[in-house]
Amino acid sequence: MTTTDDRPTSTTVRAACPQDCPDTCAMLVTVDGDGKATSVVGDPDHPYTNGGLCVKVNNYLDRVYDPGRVLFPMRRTGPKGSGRFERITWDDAVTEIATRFKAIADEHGPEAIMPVSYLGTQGILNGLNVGDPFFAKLGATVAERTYCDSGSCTAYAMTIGDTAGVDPESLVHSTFILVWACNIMSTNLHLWPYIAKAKKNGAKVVVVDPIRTRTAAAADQHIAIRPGTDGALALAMAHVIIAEGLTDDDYIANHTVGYDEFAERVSRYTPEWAETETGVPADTIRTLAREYAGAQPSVIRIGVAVERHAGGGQTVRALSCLPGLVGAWRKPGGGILQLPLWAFPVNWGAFMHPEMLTPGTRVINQYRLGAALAGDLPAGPPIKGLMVYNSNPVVTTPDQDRLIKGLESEDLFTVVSEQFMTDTAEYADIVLPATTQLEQDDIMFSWGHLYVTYNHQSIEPLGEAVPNTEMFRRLAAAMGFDDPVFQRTDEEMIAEAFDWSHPHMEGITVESLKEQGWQRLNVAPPEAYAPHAEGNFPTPSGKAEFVSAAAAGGNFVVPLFRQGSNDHQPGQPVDPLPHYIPPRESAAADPELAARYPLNLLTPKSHAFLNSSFASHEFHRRVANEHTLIVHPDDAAARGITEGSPVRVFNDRGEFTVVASLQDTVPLGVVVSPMGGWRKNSKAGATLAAVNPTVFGDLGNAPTFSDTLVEVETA
Ligand SMILES: Nc1nc2c(c(=O)[nH]1)N[C@H]1C(S)=C(S)[C@@H](COP(=O)(O)OP(=O)(O)OC[C@H]3O[C@@H](n4cnc5c(=O)[nH]c(N)nc54)[C@H](O)[C@@H]3O)O[C@H]1N2
Ligand SMILES: Nc1nc2c(c(=O)[nH]1)N[C@H]1C(S)=C(S)[C@@H](COP(=O)(O)OP(=O)(O)OC[C@H]3O[C@@H](n4cnc5c(=O)[nH]c(N)nc54)[C@H](O)[C@@H]3O)O[C@H]1N2
Ligand SMILES: [Mo]
Repeated sequence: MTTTDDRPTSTTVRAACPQDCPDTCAMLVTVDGDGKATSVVGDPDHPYTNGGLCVKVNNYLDRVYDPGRVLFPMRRTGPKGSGRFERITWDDAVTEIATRFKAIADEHGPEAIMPVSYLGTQGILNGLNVGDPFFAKLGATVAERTYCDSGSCTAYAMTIGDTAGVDPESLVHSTFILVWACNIMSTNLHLWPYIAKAKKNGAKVVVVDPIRTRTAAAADQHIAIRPGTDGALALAMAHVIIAEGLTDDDYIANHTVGYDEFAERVSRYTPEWAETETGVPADTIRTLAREYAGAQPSVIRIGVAVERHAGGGQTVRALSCLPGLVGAWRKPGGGILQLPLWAFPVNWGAFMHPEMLTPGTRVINQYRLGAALAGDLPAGPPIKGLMVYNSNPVVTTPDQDRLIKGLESEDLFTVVSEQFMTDTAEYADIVLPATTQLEQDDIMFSWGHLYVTYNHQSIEPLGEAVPNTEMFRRLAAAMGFDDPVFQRTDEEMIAEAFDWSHPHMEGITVESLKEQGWQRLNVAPPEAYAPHAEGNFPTPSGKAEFVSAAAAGGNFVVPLFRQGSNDHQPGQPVDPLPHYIPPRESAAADPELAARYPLNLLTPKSHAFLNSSFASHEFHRRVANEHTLIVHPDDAAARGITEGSPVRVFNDRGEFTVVASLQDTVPLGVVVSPMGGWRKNSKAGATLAAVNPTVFGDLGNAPTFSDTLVEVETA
């Protein structure tokens, strides 16, 4: 397009949304002749993106060009947390970091340094593993990153292996769609049109969620389950299916193992028993089981919240058994949809470099960062150096009070790489400026569809911001690390991103991706995608395992969630049959605690934030309605709480103050505060992370954010 005769033309660049979201949208960026991006839209040709982004990313340019961007390296000048910084050069910044890291390693050993990172960007280059070789070479403490789906992935893999299982696009062929703890309308928006189409074709959509979410309101049926009791419902469904002979006996005989033991196990989980656990009437459970089994292909879409209680792992085990029981895998649109990520032959080794790790290096789970900074450590030296990138742990990690105290210590040297002055960055000694997705190249997998997406850099970096890859090249040089891995260019990394010889990559090359922007993996099309129609599960037996051989081998963390590790770190053996574990913080498990703290706090994702990202933007904060607590009107009345009044939410671990919103979308006994809002934007400082527990769930070191009892009073 030519604007005027004497001005250069504008161009359209193919890009990919970087956010930690299943949708990984293909984007088109328009850049004017002066090199300024003027629009970012969803690619209309991409089947899944279908021309639309979402409320978070629609105005992505406001984020890129936000005057609040961190654009230069900075050194702290005021007390920690004061937010007072001075601009310094990149040379000074990396020299100071290298000097301090070396001094800490000399005095305390390198394990006194710990990285903290997650998925600020999902790019294979700049995302999860970008710092792994650097910290492995340094000998730093290994950070285990099990914030999200680690428990779920462990349980799923124990049962049916690391398979994509279901193509989300094939949901148009489903006749019964069971959405379990997933708020699709907010967190997986681009899946909804496929569900809507199935619904139009006559499919029934049922949502299992304590809250009447946007998604639940759009379904045919909403089952408002008591939080953390999903395992009881899933096991009771299996009970009914078996007791009433609704099983697919041929599928069970040929493609599953352990049916007899499983049938014997679930015989104890009657619908009447499940009713007392879940609050869901026994008849509703029976009808659900009959409809789920009878309508084939049926599919279960599970969200991350399933894992977030003491027994979340076993819940996912039970849910992963159901499709095998009814033969749902036989047809496209049948099975269980967790993360189709496993279909992507990402060359993780080229980014993690597990061989660079010194065996026996200390491992600390990031979920326990507050404890680690307080000196409550498994072994080894105190933490004296911290480097945070792609993450905002002050908001996203529990034990907030101890975490802040740790970050305030003058004894701790903290580096934060960020796009924005987050609650975490404010505690840094050195802040490094990070580019946004428009300012860097990257290549993306997806955990919500089956397309590889290429992200072309569309504009020059603003200020002195650099991609994470470049930051680690500079830090490695300053540390004197000269292994070839630290010299790789982004171009060379892109060439290593996938196992290009894998059958799923047939017809896909770096060149074709650069040109087309995105390509579907070389797998069956949605209308024929049924990889387990004939079994072929990637489990030890090759079958769906009601009795799990992997469980008998011990609890483990999927390697992806543990920096550099390539072993399954076997732990305590796990009961190889699915079973019910009630929430830790509940009247059933701990009546004394429940008497003092009778309300179950849930902290789901905000509609307009991406975890804590976008919480710096006025527009997103308004849409997100941040720092609120949704309370049932009767629970509110019992406590003299009125609409819009400030309330104090507390338990033995801590407290935070938010504004009450009275809604009957939440059941009695449950309160909801969507996550993501920043401390600095909340009146009382602390946020909901102050009351969440740091105890793991039963599998994969999963967090148990939802296993949280609180009391609420007017502030
Ligand atoms: N808008 C938006 N989208 C996002 C994100 C975001 O922050 N905002 N974050 C992204 C990330 S990192 C992730 S992991 C995904 C997660 O996306 P989802 O899997 O949808 O995760 P949540 O919003 O945490 O929880 C989903 C639903 O589970 C319900 N729930 C809570 N506890 C229970 C329970 O015990 N049982 C049942 N049955 N339901 C329960 C909640 O009420 C909520 O409606 O979303 C991604 N997409
Ligand atoms: N209470 C409660 N806590 C939760 C959850 C919950 O449901 N309830 N959910 C958990 C889940 S599922 C997840 S995934 C975690 C997410 O936890 P985090 O990964 O900490 O998520 P964000 O808050 O999005 O922080 C990402 C940060 O990376 C920055 N960033 C973005 N791109 C780049 C880049 O290219 N380079 C650098 N250096 N920085 C960049 C962003 O500005 C942002 O501040 O939170 C967990 N915490
Ligand atoms: Mo997540």
